[in-house]
Amino acid sequence: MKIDVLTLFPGMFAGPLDESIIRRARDKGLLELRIINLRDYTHDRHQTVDDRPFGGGPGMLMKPEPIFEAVEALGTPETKVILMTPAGRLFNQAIARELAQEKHLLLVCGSYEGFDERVHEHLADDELSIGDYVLTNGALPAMVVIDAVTRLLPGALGDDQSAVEESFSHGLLECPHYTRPAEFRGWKVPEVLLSGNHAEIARWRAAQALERTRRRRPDLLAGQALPAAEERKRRSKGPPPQEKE
Ligand code: 4GS
Repeated sequence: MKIDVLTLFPGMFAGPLDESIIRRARDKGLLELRIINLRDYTHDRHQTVDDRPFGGGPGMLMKPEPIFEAVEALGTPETKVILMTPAGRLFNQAIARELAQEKHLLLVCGSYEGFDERVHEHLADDELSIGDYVLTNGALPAMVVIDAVTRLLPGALGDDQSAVEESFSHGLLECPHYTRPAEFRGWKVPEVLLSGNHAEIARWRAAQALERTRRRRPDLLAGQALPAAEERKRRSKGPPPQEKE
């Protein structure tokens, strides 16, 4: 997959994308990443990328010309143009899986108060937010998307890491995990995990994941079908799950 990033701060991308799994994916040719300075697509002496909002008000906007010119230079009919903006759809694992199927992503990082509306309307195929908070610019959001997408590319994860995706793929938080020692400062690992009874361990883990999700992230369960095993249990046994603590 190819990912191009349009940003005013290319220097921010050195480091996070040069390590670990993303580094390996790039070295293996699974990911072709280019970081492009939006100022390269200006023509005036000051390389102007922003301007004041019509109608007044505080702050500056990203002007449309350099962005349109860059996207038209870098894009092909196969390119998916994505704006990083707090007004976008909230990025999640399902969207990461969608994007991992694409041939070419072009991530456009927001700065200042945002984009001239014509960029949203006439250039973007999609708009993504990484969460409801205000950052200084869209570089970190772009890196978050690149990270989540890259690890899903076939061959990016070693076999030992592949299982990690499985856990969130059923839409629940992870169950608690323990490693040695079996007792640490008097705190014992749950007996069942030492039992060697794999069916019982699997049941315990599923129940823990569900309970933890219910307590910490009920939004993940709301309106979402339970995993098949839990759904069967729910149908076969007593009263429906209590929603309050
Ligand atoms: C986000 C976000 C963001 C908003 C860009 C203020 C500069 C900044 N972009 N997810 N202007 N959260 N962007 O905070 O994507």
